[in-house]
Amino acid sequence: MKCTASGVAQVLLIRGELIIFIQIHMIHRRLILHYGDLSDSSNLNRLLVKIQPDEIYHLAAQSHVRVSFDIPEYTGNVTALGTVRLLEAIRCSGHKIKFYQASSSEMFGLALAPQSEHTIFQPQSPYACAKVYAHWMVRNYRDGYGLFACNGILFNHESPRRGETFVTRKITRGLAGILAGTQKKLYMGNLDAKRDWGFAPEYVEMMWLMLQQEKSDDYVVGSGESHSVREFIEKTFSYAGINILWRGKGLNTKGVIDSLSPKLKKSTFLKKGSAIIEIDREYFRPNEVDCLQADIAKAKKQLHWQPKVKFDGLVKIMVDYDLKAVGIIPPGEGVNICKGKWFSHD
Ligand code: F7E
Repeated sequence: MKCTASGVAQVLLIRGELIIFIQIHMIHRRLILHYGDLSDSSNLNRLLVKIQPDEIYHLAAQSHVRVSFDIPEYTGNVTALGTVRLLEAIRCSGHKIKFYQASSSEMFGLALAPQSEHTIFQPQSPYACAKVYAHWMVRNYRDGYGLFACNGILFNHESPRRGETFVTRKITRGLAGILAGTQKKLYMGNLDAKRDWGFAPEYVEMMWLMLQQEKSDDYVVGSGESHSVREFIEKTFSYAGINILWRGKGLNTKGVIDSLSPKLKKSTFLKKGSAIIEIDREYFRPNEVDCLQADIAKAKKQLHWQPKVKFDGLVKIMVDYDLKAVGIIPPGEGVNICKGKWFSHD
């Protein structure tokens, strides 16, 4: 299950609502999971007739941008056409079903930041092209058939549940491995790409809000801040007590240990001057999206939504979780930020 999808399940269960997920087969408490596949329209049709849901949060996709260059046809089939299969299933079911589509900031591609609902898409990957197609089909079904269908154009949404091959989680897990002594280095791609990273549970609330409005519409959802991968690494490592100094350029860039906290100075495998970040060309993409930053004016004005967790807090939440996972006592600021929120470190 995609990490944000598990977040949707959590939020809706807390709100006491029913949610349907496809692709997993099990029964657990109030969450009923049905087996299905976005490439099989007869199965989707049957599921909608059987379940008759009030709302559908469509987060399923081949969602890895780098991977979409290796499997462009599959990405188009699942991410683009899968959405149309669901829309058609809703239209033909005859039931009044509200639909949420997980549109993506990747659709903006090369468009200048900040990006809003009015920014013209310039997609740079098979994944982004598939999402643009799905985005416009949602608008078509809304305008043409009167479907209550919303596009949430989500900028990067992170949490400790983020998949391990996405950059934020790769970095926080890499740090944990280096501190635990099970990993020597972290190999990265483009350090200069800038992203608007936010805390996924807050975005899930915004998805729910969209479907509770009188009229369906499209909204940009992000933090409004933009930071580079390089900054994410610096912040992650310094929170845990390692200051990074960058040496070299391009593929020869190395992140070396500049200083260590008094506690880490006692470590036998962490030494000032040793390189713990290196570059591997394998992680670069044929096309890159250089800078994403959300303009969330519409979400603020119309839905009174605003994220509380910003870049600094997000890093602390993710680092605390991954340090705990390898048995290291974390600094704890991230655990505190989460208290009373949707996400728990336990
Ligand atoms: O990359 C750079 C990489 O894979 C972020 C998906 O959820 O958010 C996500 O897409 C940036 C890119 O996410 C590595 O080149 C450097 O510029 O974490 P990512 P993404 O591609 O932005 C959007 C909103 C979605 O909709 C997507 O489904 O980080 N980068 N070095 C790296 N990225 C990865 N994965 N691994 C690296 O080693």
